Amino acid sequence: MLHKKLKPFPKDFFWGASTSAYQVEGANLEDGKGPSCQDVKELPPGTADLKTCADHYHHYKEDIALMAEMGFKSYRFSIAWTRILPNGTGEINPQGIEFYNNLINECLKYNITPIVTMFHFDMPDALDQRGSWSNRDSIEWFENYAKVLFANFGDRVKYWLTINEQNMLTLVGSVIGTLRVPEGTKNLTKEIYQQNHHQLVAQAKAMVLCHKMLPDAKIGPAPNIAFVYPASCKPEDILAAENYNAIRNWLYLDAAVKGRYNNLVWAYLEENDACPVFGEGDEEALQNAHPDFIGFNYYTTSTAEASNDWNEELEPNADQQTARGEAGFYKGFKNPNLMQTEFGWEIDPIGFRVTIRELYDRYHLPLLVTENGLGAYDKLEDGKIHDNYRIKYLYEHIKQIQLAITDGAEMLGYNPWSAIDLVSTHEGIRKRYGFIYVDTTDEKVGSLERYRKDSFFWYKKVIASNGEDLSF
Ligand code: BGP
Repeated sequence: MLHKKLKPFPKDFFWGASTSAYQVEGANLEDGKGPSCQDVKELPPGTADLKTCADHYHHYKEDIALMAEMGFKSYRFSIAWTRILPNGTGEINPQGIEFYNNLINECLKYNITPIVTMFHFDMPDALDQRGSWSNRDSIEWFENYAKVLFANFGDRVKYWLTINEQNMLTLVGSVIGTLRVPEGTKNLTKEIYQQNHHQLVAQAKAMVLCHKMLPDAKIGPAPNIAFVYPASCKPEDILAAENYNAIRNWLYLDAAVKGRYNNLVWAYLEENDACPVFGEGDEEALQNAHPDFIGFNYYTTSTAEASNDWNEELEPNADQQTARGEAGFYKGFKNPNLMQTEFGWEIDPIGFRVTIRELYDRYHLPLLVTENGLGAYDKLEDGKIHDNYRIKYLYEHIKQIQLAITDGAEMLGYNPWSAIDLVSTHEGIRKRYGFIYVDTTDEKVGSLERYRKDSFFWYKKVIASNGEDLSF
C-alpha cells in the first residue's frame, strides 16, 4: 500500500537500544556472580572470552550518560540470573541486587525507561548440571527467579521481557551455546521440544506472577520474528513457507498470546514423534497468561521452498538468520532480491514492515522492537568511526516502522542492537553493532575507551525530532 501522508511516531515512543548481560557486562565471575552456561561453554575459535566484554559492569555510569546524551527514552538490558542467584535457586547475592539497583537508578536519573529482559541465553551452570530446561523443575526455578526480580526491581521497572529469542534457543541452541542434551537421548527433536514446552509454561507462569505482584507493570515475550517468504508462487512453496512460518515464528506467539500450540507445528511434532508431554496444569497455565505487548527482534526475513523428499539431506541451521530446512517440511532458500551484511545476513527493510503487519494482524497487541541492527567490521580512525552503512541500515528500517504505523500497527518503541559494542553470540567482538565504539578486540582487551560513532550523532538527531528528521 502506498501512503500519501505518513503518520508521525507516537509522542511517547521508546527510542533506545539493547544489550544483554553476558555479552556486555564482563565481570562474569565477580562480586559473587555464579557461572552461567555461557561462562563454561567452549568458545568459537578466535573470539573474545566473556570475562571483560565491554566491561559495562564497571562502566555503566559512563555508558548510561552516553545513552542519555543520545536522548534515549528506553534502555533494554538483561539481568544475569547468576548475578542475582549464583546457583540459580537458593541464596540471593546482595551485590548482584545492588548492581542492578544502581543500573536501574542510573537510567531513571536521565528519564530512561528500563526495559528488562529476565533471561537472555544465560542459564545458570548449577541448573544446567541439574538438567537445564530438560528438567521439569525448570518451570519452578524460573518462576522463583521471576519472583525475586519482581520483588526487588518491580517498584521501578515497568516493562519486562520474559525469555529472549526462545525460538532461537530451540532452533539453534547449539550455535548459541545454550543447548544441553541429556545422555542417552534418542529423539533429539522430542527432547528439544520438551525443553521448549517447559520454557513456554515457565514464561506463562512468570507473566501471571508479574500481573499479580505488579499490577501496573507490563510484560511480554521477545522472540526473533522473521516473516518467511515462499521462494516462488508454486503452491508447494507457499505450503513450505507456511510450515516454516509456523515452526519459526507462530508456535511461540500462539502459545504466549493464545495459550495454545500452533496446529501446523503440532502436526510436524507428531510426524517426528516429538510431541511434548504436558504436565498437570500446563494447559491451564498457558491459557491463563496474557502478555501486554509483544517484544520482538527483527534482523531479516527468511525464504523457504518445498522439500518433497523425506530423505533429503539438509545441513542443520547455521545461526539465528540462516536456515537450511527440515526434510519434508521446508528448505531454506537464498533470496536473490536481497543484499547481505558482511557476515552473510540478508538485509530486508521492507520485510520489517511485512513482519510488523503480519504480527499485528495475527495478535492485535502493541509491538515493541527489542532488536534490529547491522553487525559490521567498524574501523576506528583518528578517534572517529564512519559507519554510514549502519546509518543507512537503521534509516531504512525506521522508515518501514513509520510506514507500518501508517498501516495502522501500534508500535511502542525501537530498541536496536546494540547500544554499545559487545560480544556477538558466536562471532566475537569484531562483529560490532553499537552506536558507541569500545576499544577492545577479540585478541586482547584494549583500553576500553568509548568513542561516539557517526551513527551516534545521527540517532541523537532522529530521537530529538521524534523520527521526523532521518536525513543523513
Ligand atoms: C540476537 C540475540 C542477541 C544478539 C543478536 C546479534 O539473536 O538476541 O543476543 O547477539 O542476535 O546476533 P549475533 O551476535 O550472532 O551477531
